Formats: sequence, C-alpha cells, structure tokens
Amino acid sequence: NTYKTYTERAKQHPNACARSLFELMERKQTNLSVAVDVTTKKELLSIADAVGPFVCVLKTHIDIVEDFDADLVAQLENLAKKHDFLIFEDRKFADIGNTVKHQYASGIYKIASWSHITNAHTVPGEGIIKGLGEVGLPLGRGLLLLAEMSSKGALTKGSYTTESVEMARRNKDFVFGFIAQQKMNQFDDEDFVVMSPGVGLDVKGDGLGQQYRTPHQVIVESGGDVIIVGRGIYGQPDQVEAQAKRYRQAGWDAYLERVRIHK
Ligand code: UP6
Repeated sequence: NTYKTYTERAKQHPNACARSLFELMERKQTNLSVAVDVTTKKELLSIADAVGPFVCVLKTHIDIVEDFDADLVAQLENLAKKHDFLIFEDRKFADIGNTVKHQYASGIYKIASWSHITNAHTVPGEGIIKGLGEVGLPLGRGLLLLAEMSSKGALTKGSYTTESVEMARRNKDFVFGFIAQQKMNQFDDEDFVVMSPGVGLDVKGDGLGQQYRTPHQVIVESGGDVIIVGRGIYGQPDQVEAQAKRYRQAGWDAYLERVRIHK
C-alpha cells in the first residue's frame, strides 16, 4: 500500500480520518505538514495563513502559545476551512488512559474539540489508546502513535517500535498511523499513514538532538507519507511562503518518483 497512489489508498482505507487525509493530499497535490512552533497567537495565525495553500496538515504545539484564547482556535478552524487542511495538535500524550482522557477533552485547550488528529506515546501501554478513544472516536478524530522519534539517541527502537505497531493493529478504528522514520506496513491488508518529522533541505541538525533528512530520503527511500517541516519553513520570516512552496514541491516530486519506481 505504501507504493500506491494516495487516491487508491483513499478509496480502500477503512479509517475515515485517513480517507479524508489522502483525498485532500491528492486534491491539493501536497504531502507537506508544517510544524508551526511559535509562541504568539499573531505569528501562529499569520504563518498558518501563509502556508495554508501548500499543506495537507497544519501541526501545532498549542501549549507554547503565550496568549492562547478561544478565538485562536476559532481562527485556526476558519483557516483550516479556507485553505482545506487538517489540524494536528502534536500533544504527545503519555499518561494512563484515565488521565489522558481528561487532558484530551478538558482543561484550557479542549484539544479534542478542534484538532482532527493527535498523537500519543505508547510507553504507558494500550490503555492510553482506549482512554483517548473514548473521547476522540465519537468525534471522528484520528490518532497517530509515536513508533519512532527523529532525535538522536531516541529509545523508540527495536521491540518498542514493533510492539507499538502491534498496538495500532489492535486499534485500527482509531489509530490510522504513526509518527515514524520509515514505513510500518507489513501486510497487504494494512495501510498505516506515516508522518515523518526531522525534515530539512539545508541543515543536518539543530544542536539539540534533532536530526534532519531530505524529503527524498523520507518518501522515496524510507516510505514515509507526510513530511513534517518546522524551522526549515518558518525559520526565516521573510521566506515562509517561498519555503513552503519549495518543500511542497520536493515532497510531491518524491511521491511521484516513488509511485513511478514501484509501478
Ligand atoms: N517532532 C520531532 N521529532 C519527533 C516527533 N515530533 O521533531 O520524533 C516534532 C517537534 C517539532 C517538529 O516537536 O514540532 O516535529 C520538528 O520541527 P523542526 O522541523 O523545526 O525541527
């Protein structure tokens, strides 16, 4: 399935969140997700508006925004409609089921009410998926599991990764994919979406453990589906739109190459 077109995968996919994602990727011809890791409402909205036309998914870390308010969420939702993208709050839940249930639905952020996609570590075991699912499933939300991290020395490897994939297999109603560095599909009947962070065209790292690969390495060589790019795009404020176009093109060219090679 990794080597099929996004359209073919949209037609066959059992998960509604994955279906709408694949359809929108094909419609907008983009497999780019921008990570907008900025700390003010104004910057977040202005970058989201600038990159909106070029992304399939806008990734947020909502808890770093200093002047967060309900209006920010309303405006983000408007931009998602205007530009046709999904919102992914990169919350990286990591607690027991009962706690994450509250963290997902309640508090100041009420993530489940506005974020189409969120993610979770598998450290606590499968209860974390059950807890988040109680909140997210009735709302039609989708969950990604962190099967592999991009950073140097990450412990997400070996049996941790394979057991995370097993957890996803047992919870396909809610879990539609992974944050990972390579494709995770093993069987003909499974089609997990892999979103890969740690993507950059100009630098190899950030001095704090982040490791970057190119869109070609991620999509063609490793079988990832969505490239997640943060500082490579918003790093220079006067180049946000130009960089978004550049990464969108690099990601889409890589996807077309992958489909061509495996035809
Ligand atoms: N992220 C990673 N690596 C992971 C998981 N998530 O970098 O394994 C997230 C970071 C950040 C983004 O939290 O939001 O992806 C990467 O940003 P960057 O392109 O600026 O390094």
